[in-house]
Amino acid sequence: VIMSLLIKNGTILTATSEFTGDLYIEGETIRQIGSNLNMDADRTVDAAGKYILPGGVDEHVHYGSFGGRLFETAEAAAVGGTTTIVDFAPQEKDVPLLDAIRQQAAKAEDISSVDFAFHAVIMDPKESVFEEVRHLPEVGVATLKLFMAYKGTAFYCDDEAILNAMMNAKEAGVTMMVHAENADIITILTNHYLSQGKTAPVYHYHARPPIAEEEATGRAIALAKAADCPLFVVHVSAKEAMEAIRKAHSQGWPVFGETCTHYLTLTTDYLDQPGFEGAKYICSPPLRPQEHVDALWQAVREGWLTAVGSDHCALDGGFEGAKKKGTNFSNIPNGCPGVQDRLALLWTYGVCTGTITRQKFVELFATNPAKVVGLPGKGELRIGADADIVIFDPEWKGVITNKDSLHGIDYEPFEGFKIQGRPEQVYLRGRLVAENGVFVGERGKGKWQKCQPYGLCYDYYHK
Ligand code: DUC
Ligand code: ZN
Ligand code: ZN
Ligand code: ZN
Repeated sequence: VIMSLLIKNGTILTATSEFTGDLYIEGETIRQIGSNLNMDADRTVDAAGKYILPGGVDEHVHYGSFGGRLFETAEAAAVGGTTTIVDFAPQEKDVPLLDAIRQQAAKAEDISSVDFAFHAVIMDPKESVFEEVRHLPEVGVATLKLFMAYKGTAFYCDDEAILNAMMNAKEAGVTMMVHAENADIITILTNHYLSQGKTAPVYHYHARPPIAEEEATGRAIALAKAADCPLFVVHVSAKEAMEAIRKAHSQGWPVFGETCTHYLTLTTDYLDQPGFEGAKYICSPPLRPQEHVDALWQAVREGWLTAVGSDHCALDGGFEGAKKKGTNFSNIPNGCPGVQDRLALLWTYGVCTGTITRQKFVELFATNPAKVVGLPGKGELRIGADADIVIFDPEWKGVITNKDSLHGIDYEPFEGFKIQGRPEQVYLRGRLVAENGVFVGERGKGKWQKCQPYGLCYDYYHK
């Protein structure tokens, strides 16, 4: 039986408009949007005084990748109003790129409680792998991340590898993503600080200065221009890197960027705390001083950066685990959880402060991420789209605390942050999965979403 649902009298938010109205859902799909809909539904929900917005699309999470906890904690996304997560599929040496994606998907199937999709990651740069890039859309992947940082590890790609990947990516409509930090600057400065006995977490910041990000971002843009390939720079944290993207973009190059929740809300001061506390805030690129935070807010408001992901990485073992592994800043595992808090932080510190409009919020939180990765059925309240819906109570007030977090580790980087508003109900393809901060769905009902090539970064280019 196909169940139907009528959501009435809410304020419907999209990336371009807002109006009081009703949504009618049949099975997994939005069937009607309008005022005074009179369908005879199995269930009716009164959303008066509430906002209705598309379920979030977080284009940057780590569950099965880079030491993040596995997909059993994806419920954190659901309660935070995110119904689609996009993870990475790092390739082991000699494993074909396409197999790496199937292996990663197998970790999520029947376990993830929200829908999921993947970016490819090259970790074995060689001719056969570059050629495989053209086949990524056949397995539902239309984005590819390469690492300019981490020389001496399997992640690292030199300029030749990046250019090779780009030449193939553009033929297949695969969007290139880069982790843009200059590897040599980081290695040399890391060794410099360690040799002086400067081991505290704050040296993670000093060893990865803005210039390391600015240089690599500029180089990635140069390579993208040489290859004539669209580029999406992930986790932009430095003002100067953002400005390089803005400049290329405003000149008409298909160059785009993402920033992340923590770069909009936390500063280097969090790394610079007594003892080991700063280790909770070690992520790469590092947290930056306030002037960068201000510049990033301006960039998302003006459209110079296109999406806001969480870079959610709830490292297995959490803070206690980091204490055991981390004898100095350079060997503390990198990553912070955040998938559950992305909506709340963007709303409270973006919309409620008047920094961004509600429309811009929807665009950054759901609509643009879906377009960048190539998921046309996601991120929008539109007839025919998946019924991924958040009924949002803007009056609720609270505080972020690890007690309420479902990410499954022992700390919360946004502990104590005041929050305005919360998802009252979250629907994944027409099914209620979260209510007032509690997961009420069934584990494992998330489905693998196959991405389509020629996403936003190409679209824009060909207009
Ligand atoms: N890049 C990420 O996107 N996440 C974790 C670590 C990193 O280098
Ligand atoms: Zn081929
Ligand atoms: Zn990265
Ligand atoms: Zn990441």
